[in-house]
Amino acid sequence: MAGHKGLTLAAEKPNGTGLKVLIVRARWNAEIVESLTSAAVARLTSLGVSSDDVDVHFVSGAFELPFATKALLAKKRYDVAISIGVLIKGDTMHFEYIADASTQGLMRVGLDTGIPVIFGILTCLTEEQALLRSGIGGADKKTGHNHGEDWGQAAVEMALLNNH
Ligand code: RBF
Repeated sequence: MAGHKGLTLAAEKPNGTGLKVLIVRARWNAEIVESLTSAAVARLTSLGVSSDDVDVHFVSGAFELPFATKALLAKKRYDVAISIGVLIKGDTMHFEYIADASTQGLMRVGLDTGIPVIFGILTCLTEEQALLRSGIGGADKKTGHNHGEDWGQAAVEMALLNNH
């Protein structure tokens, strides 16, 4: 089944019943992160995950996501984690360093723990891009696809790799 541009959904709807999901979300760009998180949770529950089995934890910014994700995965049994943040390019090199560190860090957490970690970070050149990609819509009221939905779907698919 083809989804929107760039997304290919699995042919069958994955069954998320019984899965335990950790969401770690950054406080930076809070409105955008909230929209992404809500869409991810909506997709998880539409695939059978109970909302009681979704724990949401806040961290300061995207740079904190890998450490917090690893620490929280060690505390309780989860089937999958979704780490959510929004990086918007500014005038300095921070964007590049944080994007690189958080991307590498999240991949490492997944491979080191054996628990899949979904990369829920938007790395945008402008706030407008972030608004469009989180389903909020830009200044011209054009709305885009909310990538949080894809992350919820990817989380169930990846969790099932370990469980079945
Ligand atoms: N965190 C984000 O989640 N998104 C950002 O766009 C972002 N931009 C930052 C820009 C600068 C100049 C700095 C200093 C930090 C930024 N952070 C951002 C916060 C970062 O991820 C982290 O929380 C802090 O650097 C503390 O470790």
